[in-house]
Amino acid sequence: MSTLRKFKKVVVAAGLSLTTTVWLASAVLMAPTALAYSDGDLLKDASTANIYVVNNGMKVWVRSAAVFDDCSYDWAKIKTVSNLSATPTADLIKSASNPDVYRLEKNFKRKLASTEIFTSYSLDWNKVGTVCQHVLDSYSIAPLIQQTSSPDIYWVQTDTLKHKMTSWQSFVDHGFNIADVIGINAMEMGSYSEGAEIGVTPTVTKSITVVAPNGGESYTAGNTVNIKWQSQEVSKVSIYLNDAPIGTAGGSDYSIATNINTVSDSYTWLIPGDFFIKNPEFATGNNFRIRIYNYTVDNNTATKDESNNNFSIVSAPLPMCSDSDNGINYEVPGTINGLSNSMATASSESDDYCLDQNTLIEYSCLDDHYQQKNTYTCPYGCENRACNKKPYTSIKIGNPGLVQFPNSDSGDRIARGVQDLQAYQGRIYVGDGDASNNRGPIKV
Ligand SMILES: [Ca+2]
Ligand SMILES: [Ca+2]
Ligand SMILES: [Ca+2]
Repeated sequence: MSTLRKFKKVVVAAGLSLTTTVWLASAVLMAPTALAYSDGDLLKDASTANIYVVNNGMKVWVRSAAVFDDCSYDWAKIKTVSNLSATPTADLIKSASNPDVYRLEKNFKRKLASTEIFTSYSLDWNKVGTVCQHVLDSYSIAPLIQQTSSPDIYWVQTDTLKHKMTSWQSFVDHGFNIADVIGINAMEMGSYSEGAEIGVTPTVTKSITVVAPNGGESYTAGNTVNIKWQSQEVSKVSIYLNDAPIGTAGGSDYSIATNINTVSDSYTWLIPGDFFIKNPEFATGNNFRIRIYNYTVDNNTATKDESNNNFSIVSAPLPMCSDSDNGINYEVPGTINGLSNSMATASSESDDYCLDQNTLIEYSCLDDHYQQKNTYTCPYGCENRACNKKPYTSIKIGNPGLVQFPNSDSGDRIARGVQDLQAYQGRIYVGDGDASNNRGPIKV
């Protein structure tokens, strides 16, 4: 079978230089009518905004701005025209550097492997457009070919290799589109070598099965749940906690995790200690199931599963409150350890303190778990996180011989003269106490 390369050799042997395209040589021989546009003209269709490059009197679509740039076309040279349909569209193209001719059909290209094939379709050598290599590359190879009068459809892997689809089901399984099938003649069909047949793809079913918790388990907020599942043909999942009654679809969904890889098919969830405080729509108890969905960017959640039965989650027990000064005790600086508010799940410490020189903030426990504080006006001032004690305002200094003063020992029963009284920091001191026993001053 002769090839286009051979054809080119023949033309070169006839004296044409390599830089002159063989197709243009043919065009000259065919004496075409005068062209409306010149080679390289860049035309923009006024109605579609598509841009075309002109060659050999025909237009070829430049399929993207990137292709336009890759070909080093000049944006400033684009002419917008309104009657582009008058300019024929090339359905045979080649690049300047390669003699291979491609036929364009359904916006795909396919290489015509020989001059015989070209001729078998009664194609016109004069109707080949020479285009920038990037324009040629921007067309995909026609993926599907079928010989007229044959039921067999082939997938075209490369310019020279085809694979027979063994059945309609295999065609469907591979997602091919019947609209893309291009009918070709026996000669062209025979020019491809034949690779392995394309069979039916084994049916793969996506599935997710929740393994744990699957019903009957008990958890406490603040603890972890080891969520496990099995999956097939699912790469990522989203995990929810749901409280719909068994056998129903609704309920509230709490998002535990999303976009989780199924590599380990497990996820450890720490139930927040304040779960029921922050999510009041959920009641504690045996109300819960795990739902796992196939995670897809388009939210296709058709593949899913949930725990077969309910499991239980209950609130964490509240920590107990303690108070170092045992409740409301204004004259002792205390420290409390308890929940600071109803949203708190962990105890915190607070010290009694003086708000100003007369006002005490006194902490005490409420309902065994919570901190509460009183604001108290100290009658004798607030110092060192507590109220000052009531100062002495009077003192009896009577006949010391009749009282045990200050201790109940016999030595102190001796009368003593009071020679001095001194007040110091709210207290009165008796000077010159017990001269005979060398005691004093004695604090009263
Ligand atoms: Ca299940
Ligand atoms: Ca207290
Ligand atoms: Ca106190």
